[in-house]
Amino acid sequence: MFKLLPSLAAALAVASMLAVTAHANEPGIPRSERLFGRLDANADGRLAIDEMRPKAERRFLRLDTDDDGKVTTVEIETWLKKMQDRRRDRILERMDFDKDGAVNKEEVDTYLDQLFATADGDHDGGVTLAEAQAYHAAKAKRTSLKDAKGKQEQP
Ligand SMILES: [Ca+2]
Ligand SMILES: [Ca+2]
Ligand SMILES: [Ca+2]
Repeated sequence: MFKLLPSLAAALAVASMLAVTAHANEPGIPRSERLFGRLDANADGRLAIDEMRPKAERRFLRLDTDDDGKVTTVEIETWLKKMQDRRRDRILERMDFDKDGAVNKEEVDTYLDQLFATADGDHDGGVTLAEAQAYHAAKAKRTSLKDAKGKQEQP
């Protein structure tokens, strides 16, 4: 199971580099300006614990699927498994072009070509740091939109 073919290992390495970091449900200090801004309700540039607490609580207690007020080991495992399945599906969805349930070297190359073309904003055959940053900014925006949608769909 963990003995990956070199091509699959490469695919996974690429995918993990590019994958949207799965949002951890456990409470944390915001990493990006965007997340910070979202929590800093009165926009005074400081997060008060009361600004963090409601969202952090809600987010984590979403794992309490049987609603007994406790997030158990099993509930955490169920959630992790769900994240893992989603990640697997996302990798296959993006990279398994012929939908045979496997990603070969050609598919990695095709994916990389697409990725590169998207990032190379001025199509001059090279990705500058500015182009790379623009690419990630655009992706972060798409992800946050998708997140917002996903949240509404959650019970
Ligand atoms: Ca529970
Ligand atoms: Ca395939
Ligand atoms: Ca360029």
